Amino acid sequence: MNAINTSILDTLARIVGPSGLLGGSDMAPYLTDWRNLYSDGAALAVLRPASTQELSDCVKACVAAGVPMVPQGGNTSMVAGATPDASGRQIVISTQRMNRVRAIDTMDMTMVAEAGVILKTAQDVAREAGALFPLSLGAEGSATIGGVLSTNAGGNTTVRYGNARELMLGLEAVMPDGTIWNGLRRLRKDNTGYALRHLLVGAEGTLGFITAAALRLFPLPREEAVALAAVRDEEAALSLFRRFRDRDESAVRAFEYMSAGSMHLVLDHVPGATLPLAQRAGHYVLIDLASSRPGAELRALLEEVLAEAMEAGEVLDAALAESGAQRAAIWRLREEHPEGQKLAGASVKNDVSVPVSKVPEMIRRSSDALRALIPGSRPVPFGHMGDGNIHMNLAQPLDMDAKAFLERSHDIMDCVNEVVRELGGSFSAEHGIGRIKTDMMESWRGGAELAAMQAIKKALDPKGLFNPGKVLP
Ligand code: FAD
Ligand code: 2HG
Ligand code: ZN
Repeated sequence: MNAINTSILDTLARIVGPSGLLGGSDMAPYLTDWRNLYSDGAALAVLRPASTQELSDCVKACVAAGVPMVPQGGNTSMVAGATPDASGRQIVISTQRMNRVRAIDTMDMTMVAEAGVILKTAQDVAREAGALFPLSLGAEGSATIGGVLSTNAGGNTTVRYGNARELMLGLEAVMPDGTIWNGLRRLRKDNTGYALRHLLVGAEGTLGFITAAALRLFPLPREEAVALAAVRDEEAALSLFRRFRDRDESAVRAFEYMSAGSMHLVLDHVPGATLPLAQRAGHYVLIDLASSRPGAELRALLEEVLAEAMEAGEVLDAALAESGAQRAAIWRLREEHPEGQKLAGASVKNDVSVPVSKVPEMIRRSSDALRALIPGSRPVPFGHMGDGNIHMNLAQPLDMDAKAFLERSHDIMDCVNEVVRELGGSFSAEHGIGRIKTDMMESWRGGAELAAMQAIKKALDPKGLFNPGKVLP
């Protein structure tokens, strides 16, 4: 290690203390991504500041020494956004020790949480206070408030409550020069020039470091009803969504589509996963209704709409949860989709969105194109149909070498993206750009939009030290 590195590490160690600076093999969990796509990560150190002030002092020291920084929360990014490169020059800054819920107010319906608060903890704290923090996703046991805001995560309840951005009222952040910005305003209306808070949301750590957020809360549901239905095809799934939306839009908390390909990987690979239906089908949907209105009669609504759709030949079979345990078991089948695909071998992810009406066409055309591109490959689409966001993923052919399959990743993504572009969609719906999709930015956002992004980056982070190599090409 050279003298410059030794001196910056000494400075940082003085700021954060011995438990705030990790090196050597202690850094291992911070250096690879959840998907294990990048195992070449290396870092000068992993920093774990315990407060906004400590973080600010660390950032100032890193800027002075020209050391690049990689913000990291739960490291569950699907696009390797939180992992460092192979240079060994970058410092990972983890929010693990900045994990206090600072305040909760059920009159204002707000909660102020530090960036390192785990999403599940935020939900639990809100529930204990008699309110709902509605953001929900499979990684909620590890993902953090800073991470979900920095990726503008969506998840399962976007159809009812919006993305993470819609749940944020104000932010506190350490800007790229180390200045602390306190924008923790808990206001429903605050039109005061450019909305810096919205620039930081979805910036994936490239424009500053979110240290705390003022979040919106909602009333707890009084009634919940969940069903898993086998449906005839993609169009039938969409038609069922419309039936529920037309009957009571405010009751639809989640509407998730799962193809046979993806559901059966869960049933075949995830221990304990069982289908609560008489037989396997070609397509499934999970319907989750919730209401805080007394007497919402959601169970009756669920039965009536499913019966109508059965009569119309759209629904083939359905299982209605009779208890909290059964609701959880049905949800588990959905939540285990990423894990099922991981256990089944190599897969390539395509987190895409199209206008809701185009979802069936997108799934069908992409699946055909993918099968033609790599014979024997298995399209495994699933996801948030109510938001037009499908994970149009592809599992490797059973007889193909995983490495050879992954080498085709960009062909596979291009193949889906071509269909998505024709349908007016986006190549990145909810996971972000991270390290994986930077090369797509020019073709999708090039021109005025990308130029503005680059100008903003240069203005806020002129030395390019915040999460270099992510988001922008
Ligand atoms: P990290 O992975 O640590 O970081 C994500 C990005 O944010 C990185 O670019 C990082 O540099 C940056 N960052 C982290 N913290 C900060 C901070 N405090 N300030 C500035 N930048 C920061 N996403 C969805 O949208 N919907 C889903 O349904 C969904 N399901 C998932 C299911 C599984 C099993 C997994 C593994 C992931 C899933 N994701 C989903 C991916 C999703 O992006 C993350 O789970 C979550 O948003 C990231 O939170 P994190 O704390 O792990 O962030
Ligand atoms: C989900 O919806 C996540 O479960 C992960 O966004 C999607 O594994 C994926 O492709
Ligand atoms: Zn998703």
